[in-house]
Amino acid sequence: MSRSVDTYNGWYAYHDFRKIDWNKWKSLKPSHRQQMIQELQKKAEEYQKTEDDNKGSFAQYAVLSHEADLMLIHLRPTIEELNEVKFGWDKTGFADFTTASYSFLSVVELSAYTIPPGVDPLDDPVFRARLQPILPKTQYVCFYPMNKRRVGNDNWFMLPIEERRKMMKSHGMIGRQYEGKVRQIVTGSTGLDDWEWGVSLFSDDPLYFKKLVYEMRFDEASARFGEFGSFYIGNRLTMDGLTSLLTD
Ligand code: 76R
Repeated sequence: MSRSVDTYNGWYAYHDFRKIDWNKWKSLKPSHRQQMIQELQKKAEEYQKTEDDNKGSFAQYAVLSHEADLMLIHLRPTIEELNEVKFGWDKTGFADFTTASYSFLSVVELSAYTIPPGVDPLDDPVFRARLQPILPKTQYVCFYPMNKRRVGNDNWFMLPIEERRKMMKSHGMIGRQYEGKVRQIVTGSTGLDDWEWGVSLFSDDPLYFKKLVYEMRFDEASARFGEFGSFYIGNRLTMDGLTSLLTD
């Protein structure tokens, strides 16, 4: 008989993808644009304060692919707070020059596959801290949503837990080879969004995303069961970076 694995859930995550209407934006007077950039700066400072108070986290990125220009990632303890953040940003003057091209709601998730029986992981402060992560300040992020397949004999959710555990162990072993090169935050989204998980990978070298994801494609958990949505690569924007992107 198949049964679910215990999952531990932390902060909620909102990945917000925006397209900029460059025509409209460029038609503004520089002083007007400057004013709106300052307003964005204030927002970023607000988010930084929340992060400093350990009540959430924030990072913003430039996106290269045509689907978006900006990726904003917000983590907060509750969905209400994410709502406030979203509408707060939407009320800025700059937001009028953007449209949301994609979004993803999920919650930071750690599963108990590799935790020995009888151990309460919540006793471990390191484990607890991983549920409320500060977004790594790496230069690049790679985000994609994914499912575990449910087709015929390849139905992840019908497999006995021991079989899934074995596969997740092998998955984790591959992942651990990238320690120090790639940080990952897996967020669960079953019942929250259209996919079952969001994968956010952080690195200072985008080639590690390619290497890690490629290597995992040969591992059973991904090779047989992984189904993937669109991949988004973000290049981290400091406030200065965002300012020059919007003015130069
Ligand atoms: O401590 C441990 O052993 C943790 C083991 C571990 C689990 C349980 C782990 C480690 N992951 C787990 C769960 Mn992962 N992960 C992905 C992807 O592109 C692909 O093929 C898959 C996307 C990547 C790149 C990745 C990276 N992981 C999960 C789950 C939930 C599955 C479930 O519950 O059924 C998903 C969807 C998922 C997907 N994983 C690691 C990594 C890396 C780099 C590691 C090792 C580093 C670490 O432990 O933080």
